[in-house]
Amino acid sequence: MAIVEDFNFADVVKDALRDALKERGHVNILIAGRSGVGKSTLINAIFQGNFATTGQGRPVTKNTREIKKEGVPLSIFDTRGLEMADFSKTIGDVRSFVSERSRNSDPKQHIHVAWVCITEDLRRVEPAEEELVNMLAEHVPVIVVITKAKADDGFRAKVQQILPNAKNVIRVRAVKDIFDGGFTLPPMNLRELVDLTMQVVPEGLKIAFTAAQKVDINLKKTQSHAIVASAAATAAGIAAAPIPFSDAIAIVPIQVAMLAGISATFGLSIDQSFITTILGGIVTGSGGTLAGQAIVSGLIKFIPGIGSVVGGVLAATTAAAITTAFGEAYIAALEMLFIKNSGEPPTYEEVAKAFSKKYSQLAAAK
Ligand SMILES: Nc1nc2c(ncn2[C@@H]2O[C@H](COP(=O)(O)OP(=O)(O)OP(=O)(O)O)[C@@H](O)[C@H]2O)c(=O)[nH]1
Ligand SMILES: [Mg+2]
Repeated sequence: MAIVEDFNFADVVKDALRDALKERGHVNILIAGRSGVGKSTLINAIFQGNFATTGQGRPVTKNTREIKKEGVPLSIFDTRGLEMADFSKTIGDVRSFVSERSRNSDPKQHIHVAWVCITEDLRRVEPAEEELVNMLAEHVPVIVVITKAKADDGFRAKVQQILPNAKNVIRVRAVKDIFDGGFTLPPMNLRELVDLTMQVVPEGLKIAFTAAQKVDINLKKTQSHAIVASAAATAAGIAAAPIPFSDAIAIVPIQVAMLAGISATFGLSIDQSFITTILGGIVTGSGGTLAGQAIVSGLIKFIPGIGSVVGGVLAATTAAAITTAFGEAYIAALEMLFIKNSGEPPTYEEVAKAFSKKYSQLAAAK
């Protein structure tokens, strides 16, 4: 019979974090287009943390930089030099990079999707851009992004016709446009670009892409609901044994893993102290911190329904209900905070407070 003292909370958290991060993976996106078309602006509008401005850039070829940021499961390969007279050299450079990557036996090294940006201002597709799209499409799904969209006037259809190898062509406005006289146009189609990209990202990397992007919070929610459903089923399976009351502790690792999985899916940069902080918040009800063992005993006492457990047995339905309530409260808290923060991740303390509040509201409503 498991007792609280035998339970190594730190190990449980460590395993949960390792699994969640492994499950999430890391996605590689190549973005190409002439200088000034709005590549960096687009990256910052779509991904967490002002990615293009504050991320660490490292040259991987003469014309391509890899931009990464601690805690974000994304590499952007930013390609420049397309407008120069020697663009054929640039394309050759990008071609050998992408094809080498796609031949790598480790799929983590592959480029998973390419965005080729063409600005609507110029209303033309250069031979260089045509060659680039055709070359990239041999290796990766290509989405053509018409940037700085203001007035289509048949341009999108023309691009589609010139670039039939592109999976899709989408018009995007990354930032608000302000015209003389104060007329403005809000950003456009950012979520649509994310959704189109989601369709072509490899199955195992959809969580990474979901986590890194900041414009579609619903994607984060939908995938988190699936994590909760699967955790609830696992908890029910364990409890179906049926486990004695004091073994209710057996479902704690499932809940910790579930919280780590949801955190990873929302794109929070998670570590051991993060999990300890948010669970401590639940137990103290105030966002305060607690040591591992105190958290475990606190969670057990706090679990609603435990008091009504008949005959000292935690029923499968109770275990599933507890796990669901926990997970859904966490999703609701994160959704609220991410929306408030325009898609950017909140701090540990904000998460701990909001989670604890949502959870007590849910527990009280039962
Ligand atoms: N109005 C408007 N301006 C935009 C939009 N996207 C980008 N810009 C502006 O276009 C200019 C160039 O944008 P960048 O994002 O730096 O372009 P880039 O493709 O990264 O350029 P390089 O790094 O030189 O290759 C900036 O002044 C942006 O503010 C948009 O959707 N609407
Ligand atoms: Mg740039």
